[in-house]
Amino acid sequence: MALALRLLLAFLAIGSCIAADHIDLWPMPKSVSHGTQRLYVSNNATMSMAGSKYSDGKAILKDAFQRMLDLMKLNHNADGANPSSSLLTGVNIVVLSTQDELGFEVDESYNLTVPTIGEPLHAQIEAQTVFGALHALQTFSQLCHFEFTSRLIGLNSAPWMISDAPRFPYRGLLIDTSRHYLPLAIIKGVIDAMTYSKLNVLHWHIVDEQSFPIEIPSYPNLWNGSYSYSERYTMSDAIDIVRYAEKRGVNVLAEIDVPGHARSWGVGYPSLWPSDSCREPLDVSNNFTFKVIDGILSDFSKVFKFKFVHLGGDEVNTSCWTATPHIKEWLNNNHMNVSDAYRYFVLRAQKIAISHGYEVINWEETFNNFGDKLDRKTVVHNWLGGDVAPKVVAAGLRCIVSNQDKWYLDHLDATWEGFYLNEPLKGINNTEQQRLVIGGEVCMWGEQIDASDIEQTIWPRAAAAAERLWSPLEQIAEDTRSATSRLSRFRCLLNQRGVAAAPLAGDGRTAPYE
Ligand code: CP6
Repeated sequence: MALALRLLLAFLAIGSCIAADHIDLWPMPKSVSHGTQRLYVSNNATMSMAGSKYSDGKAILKDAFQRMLDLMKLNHNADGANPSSSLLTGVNIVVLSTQDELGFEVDESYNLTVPTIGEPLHAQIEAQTVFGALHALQTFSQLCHFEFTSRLIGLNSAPWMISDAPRFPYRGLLIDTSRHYLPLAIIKGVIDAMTYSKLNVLHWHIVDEQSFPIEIPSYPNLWNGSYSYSERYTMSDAIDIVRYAEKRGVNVLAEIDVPGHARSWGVGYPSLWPSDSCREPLDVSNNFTFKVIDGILSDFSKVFKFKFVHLGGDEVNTSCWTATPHIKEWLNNNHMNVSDAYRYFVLRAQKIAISHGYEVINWEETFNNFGDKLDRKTVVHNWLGGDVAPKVVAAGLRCIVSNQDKWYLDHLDATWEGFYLNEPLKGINNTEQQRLVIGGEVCMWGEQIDASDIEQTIWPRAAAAAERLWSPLEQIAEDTRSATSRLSRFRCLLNQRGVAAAPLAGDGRTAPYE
């Protein structure tokens, strides 16, 4: 009887977004302990901050705190009368480190304590950086819920002691603005939702063969390759996106995919095409091609401050190179076959990126074809089905895992369970080699989605991968059933916050898993 009741309660909790007596956090922190007491959060809760030398730090956290209060109310009027006890009236934040600029491997750890006694009663956040403190605020917001009996923000199961840090430093999501233009508001919405599951790299696949939507001041005709006059990003739009993301702890990784996937470049500069009838890959024999790449990366380096740039390098079909007389002649004169020319192109583009202060990420074909020639700082981005990561790290290079059979969001039939179970360190046992896997990324390619349905295609599956990338392996259930109800409630939370996250397939509504 008691068991039946518990199952019934669990079922109701799943179906109606009500938190049952679980630790209702996504992704699960490294360590959590809690009690049984109910608190309320004051509508006028204040934030105090000590420690950060980062000039922007206080402003970033103040804005984040305000957003958090709004999120916790979920647009309800929290108009209940504050109780005289059990009222949390503030959050104190201490940022310990002076190294406080967003970037790769910035310290994202934090400790969060929600006490039940104290005068005044304040939650405590301690973090090395502003960006760890941002994660703590996200976690805090997930402890809270709008409570209808009191009409206040409630916080159950206090006191809480949470200590947390990510397993991988690179936790990415790819968006593709070449196949379909994505309005700025949509991109910002994606960034907001990323922060709810602690993803920290927005991989912006800006340009591809279909369209060139971004302004490049050095070569102002490039965005003639946009779909239309309005489907464009100015450089100042890009600055705005980068700033918006940075204030939320999200790095922006810009990609130009060369030499394939670049047909749109030639709309503005036709000499980048091998010929008018054979339009990609970019003309390897033409110095102008590399001048344009240099101009783009020079302009990028003023805007995209992440230490990596992505230079693509995937799916290069070289048939236009041999079919075009002047390129064929150039190949002969330089004693190159097409695979030599492909390598020459990728390595020359790498050198240009490095000259602008970047480290380079390339898709895995570059490694598969000439891994030993790549710059030793290259990060190899897996996407093909096979297990390349163990080979990459055995060769001493770093790797990002995005295998298409598991982490491609455009595979609409791929389930959240598949996303959840994809382990980036699979087949890598040596701890030094494991460290070379810097993380993973889920990919929302744009051929089949646009502003109308990108959110429900990304969420909640990207969140399943986000927990895999954040939480300690011990916290990750081999059996997804034990994560189902928690993810189901997280996706409810996304809906409540205005993110169009789709139901989990099956959603736990038909199966009240504990
Ligand atoms: N565009 C670019 C794509 C893909 C890649 N690069 C892609 C390939 C296969 C699948 C999904 C996406 N659309 N530039 C591969 C990295 Cl299944």
